[in-house]
Amino acid sequence: MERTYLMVKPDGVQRNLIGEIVSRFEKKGFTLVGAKLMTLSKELAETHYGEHKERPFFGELVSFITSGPVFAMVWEGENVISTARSMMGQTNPAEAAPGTIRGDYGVQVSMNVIHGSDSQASAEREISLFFNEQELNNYEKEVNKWV
Ligand code: DGI
Repeated sequence: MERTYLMVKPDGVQRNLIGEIVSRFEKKGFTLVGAKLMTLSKELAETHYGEHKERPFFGELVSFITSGPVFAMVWEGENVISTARSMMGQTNPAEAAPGTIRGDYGVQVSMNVIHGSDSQASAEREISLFFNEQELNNYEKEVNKWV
């Protein structure tokens, strides 16, 4: 079954949006397989956002993502990677559709509430960056036969 890495960013934690965000993915029908509140080290943040290291906003991005705890999660379900991206909305909350997480709760691109893996390869990379195998739960939910 497909898995993705999702993370409520420090702005989402500060604004009490963890419950709301978890609830959206639960109600959609996805399965939470791992979660923890953690503060990213500079090294972990730089590795996670490595593809952006030449971008002008890289320093700001790393300092923002390490500025307070994030809520790191692994979610499972059919097409969860692309569906979670649709539920998050466009990167820039100003362009994100109402009804999406960024469209409903974000204002500026630098504080856009949530991160989600954008491909199978990034999902695998990010899950192993943030979680070890013992932190991920393999289980079935009865309700999944109705999802
Ligand atoms: O996968 P996404 O988070 O939707 O977007 P991304 O991988 O292109 O960018 C990673 C994060 O970097 C994004 O969530 C917010 C930040 N970012 C992207 N473009 C800009 C930016 N931050 C600033 N300040 N300015 C930008 O142009």
